[in-house]
Amino acid sequence: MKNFKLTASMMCADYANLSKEVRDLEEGGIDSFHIDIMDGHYVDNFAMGLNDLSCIAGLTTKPLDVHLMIEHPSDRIGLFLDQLREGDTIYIHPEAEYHPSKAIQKIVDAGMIPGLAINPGTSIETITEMLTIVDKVLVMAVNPGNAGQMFLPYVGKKIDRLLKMKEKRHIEIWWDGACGADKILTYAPKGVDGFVLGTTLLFGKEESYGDILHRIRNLQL
Ligand code: S6P
Ligand code: MG
Repeated sequence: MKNFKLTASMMCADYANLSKEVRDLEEGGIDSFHIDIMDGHYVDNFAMGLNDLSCIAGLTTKPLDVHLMIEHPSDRIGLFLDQLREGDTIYIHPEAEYHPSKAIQKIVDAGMIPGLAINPGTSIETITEMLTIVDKVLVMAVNPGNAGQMFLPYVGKKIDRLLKMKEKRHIEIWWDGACGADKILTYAPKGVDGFVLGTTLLFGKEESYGDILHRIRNLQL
């Protein structure tokens, strides 16, 4: 079976029981925790913040995957880097910064894994040069800002084009937004390395996290 990673979009978790959520996801076999940080400017919404990040960092030793949906991440990135452990990932949105490569350098200097998150409307061509200095690309299959949105089908072709560049550029490709089993069935065999799971597949279901994750890992790919 094709190897792929699964990360839980924690903005979709039950905040009344956050420590139980983290424990159940860990016991259920999640690979990492995806933390969506929103500032109400780069996207309309406010989602998770520094307190949520430090809370989850204190509850798990699994990798953290911080997705910064904030304007000018360079100015604030230290606040997030301070909370992370070596091997955690920070994604920035390139169009949120005048000089995104400087923000990427700060992530590298702190010993974290640098990533670029690209919106449905962002072309691969605008990030080609930066692919040599990041390790991961988080492809948004919905516009950033909310969970529970519909998949934008034109993103599929972009992922196919990015996959062709994957080996030469030594990048991992991750899927974020409206990720259903059909997307994993199609794109994991093509080489997508990881999937962010939110309300579409993981949260708010009758089934336990363990059962859902087991079922996903046993999809016939
Ligand atoms: C969206 C955010 C995502 C979502 C996640 C939700 O701005 O970056 O990480 O939280 O994709 O998943 P779903 O299945 O509810 O679309
Ligand atoms: Mg995200």
